[in-house]
Amino acid sequence: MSADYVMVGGFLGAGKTTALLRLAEHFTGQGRRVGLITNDQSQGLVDTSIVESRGFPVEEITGGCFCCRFTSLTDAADKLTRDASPDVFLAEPVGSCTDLRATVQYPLRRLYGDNYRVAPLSVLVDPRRAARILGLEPGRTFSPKVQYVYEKQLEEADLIVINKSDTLDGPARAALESALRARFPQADVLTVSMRTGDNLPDWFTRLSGPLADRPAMDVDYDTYADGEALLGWLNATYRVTSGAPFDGNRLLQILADAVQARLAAADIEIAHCKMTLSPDTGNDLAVVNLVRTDGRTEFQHRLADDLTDGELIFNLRAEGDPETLKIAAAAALDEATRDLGVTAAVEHVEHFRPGRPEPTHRMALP
Ligand SMILES: Nc1nc2c(ncn2[C@@H]2O[C@H](COP(=O)(O)OP(=O)(O)OP(=O)(O)O)[C@@H](O)[C@H]2O)c(=O)[nH]1
Ligand SMILES: [Mg+2]
Repeated sequence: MSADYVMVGGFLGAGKTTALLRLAEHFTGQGRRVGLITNDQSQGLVDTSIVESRGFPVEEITGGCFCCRFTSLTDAADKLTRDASPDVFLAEPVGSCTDLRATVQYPLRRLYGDNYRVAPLSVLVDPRRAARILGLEPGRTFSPKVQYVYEKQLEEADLIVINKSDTLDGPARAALESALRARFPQADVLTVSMRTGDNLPDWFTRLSGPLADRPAMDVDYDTYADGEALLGWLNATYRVTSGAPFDGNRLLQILADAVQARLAAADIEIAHCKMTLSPDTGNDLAVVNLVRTDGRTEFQHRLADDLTDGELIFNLRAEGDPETLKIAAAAALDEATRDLGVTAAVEHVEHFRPGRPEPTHRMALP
């Protein structure tokens, strides 16, 4: 029996994890069994903790992207099959990754075609980020090699899914749709909101179509590698404790504000800063995101009660030196914990630039 394999790409912060949860609800509602696969350059993932908190079976592939760890991808699918026998796999590649058609989708289809029906490639777009990159509106953006990666993601899409329609007015939506259609004519462009559900049935319907059979795009791997390596990565996990109950939401807000202020002062563009705080008791989880240096911190979920002990996961991806990110995060955490009389002990911290992508397979033809 073959399972559907749905991959949702798109740049950091576009809404991929939110989209995976929407898809998981959709397929589960149809009586199907889902298995989710998250992916990152290193461990300690906010995304995995969010997906787990929603009760869906998940495997995470860490230490490199799907394309460079292709075998881990099929191993993860096998493990999910043993544990939950999904008939739909939902996979989120790393947001700085491109060339997924040639390095993941075509190899999956050619090598494992009996096991998987590979769905069209969706690439999600944050409208504000895209409008700046396409020159439709002014504002901070990334340097040219990072933009190269961004544009390559769109160039290989079957479906360009403009997300966050709830943040767009009619003219901005129309301008972005028409600019993306003109620039990336190979793709169908549609606009949705993973948050409100706007237009999602249209996306779900299109996912049941075939993966387009066309030669994969050309990619200059030197520029791609340079672009990825301009992005600094910080994954940290802290144990937070206090003698008295404290407001975890406030801790996250102070921490996010302090990181944002420090990176703005260093002229570093944030791609995605995300945090979760999970109290040791109960099932609650606070989730906080910031997707631009001049953006607004958003709580996806707030804790209902104060806590005394918990785990804080902090993931930051920004165009800047990883050492600067680490120092900024440590100083911000110091500020936040001092303010609330909380102690934070490091359980895990990694900061680095992603290495050169070296795909396991590259099949330019379907
Ligand atoms: N307003 C609005 N925000 C959204 C929507 N979908 C996602 N977001 C927010 O966008 C931010 C990033 O969402 P994620 O789903 O974590 O994005 P991602 O693409 O998985 O990010 P990475 O894994 O870091 O690449 C979060 O604050 C989400 O709540 C939407 O439809 N509308
Ligand atoms: Mg994600």
